[in-house]
Amino acid sequence: LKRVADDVRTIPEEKVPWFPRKIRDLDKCNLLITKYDPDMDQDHPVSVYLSNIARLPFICVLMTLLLLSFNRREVYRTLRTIYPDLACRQFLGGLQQLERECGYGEDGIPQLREVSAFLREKTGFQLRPVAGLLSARDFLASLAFRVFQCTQYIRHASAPMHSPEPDCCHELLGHIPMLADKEFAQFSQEIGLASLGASDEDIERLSTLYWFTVEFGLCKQNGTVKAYGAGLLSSYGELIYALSNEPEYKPFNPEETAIQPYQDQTFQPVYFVSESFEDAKIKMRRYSSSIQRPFSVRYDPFTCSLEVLDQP
Ligand code: HBI
Ligand code: FE
Repeated sequence: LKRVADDVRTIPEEKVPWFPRKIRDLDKCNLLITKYDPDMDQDHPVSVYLSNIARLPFICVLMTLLLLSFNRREVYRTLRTIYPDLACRQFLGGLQQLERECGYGEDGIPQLREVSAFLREKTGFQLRPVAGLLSARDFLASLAFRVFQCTQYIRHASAPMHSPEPDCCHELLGHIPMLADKEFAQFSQEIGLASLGASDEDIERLSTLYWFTVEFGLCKQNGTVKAYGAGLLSSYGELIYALSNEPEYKPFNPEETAIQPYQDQTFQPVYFVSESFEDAKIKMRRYSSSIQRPFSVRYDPFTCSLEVLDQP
């Protein structure tokens, strides 16, 4: 094996998209996708609100602020009652620890710094604040370094049960408890590692895999199906729907899952069920190793950087 110099141009012939080599390079992984620009989307709850705020009496603005804290309570309380039946055991374990150690509960939004310190102790994952939806390439690349780019704003009070962009309810309730699990953390990092320098087509397929696992994944536990996807665990409506008799289930199989069309406007038409985390990890590894790249990467946890190696 020959070690390749730091410059990607030394990788012969092929055009490899730039990718971060060390954790500091994540400063450059900041391409935001303004899918829901409030100036463009007149129906977005925030733009409806903003277009009226000037005309609202002061008391209404105060009421909205009050509602915001009320809705945060509502979101937590309603979801918390259904977790024991519907969430996987790794999620329940993580959430309990967060309630004990990080002030998770109805009464407040924990600080990003605190939650990040908690995760570092559990799995080495850390949080990094981000202003919105990132490009899939930049978002996945950060996972390779066990960095989770985390939004901090909260969904608008007019739509407490749905947010078109990821918000802190989604991150804190959906993602963080799962990232406290060692095996799941490994699974997430490996998707990230597979994405580095991949073609646009491969990024699209890895995004789809991320969508149907990390966001909307189901898995078998003790003979029943449980949720582990963050999009489910942060949505009361879809969590109940996904575990009802209504939707179609398919066994998780990366080749098939990677090309399943998806959308983020309504509930998913199909969910993929893993036999176990272990099984999902093995299948995902097999899939990732089939992605063609003119080099391979190895993560060095001591320096939080990548070793890039020529393919033999
Ligand atoms: N950006 N901030 C942020 N949060 C996400 O969860 C996220 C993202 N960009 C893309 C993405 N998720 C996924 O849908 C995949 O495309 C990787
Ligand atoms: Fe998410």
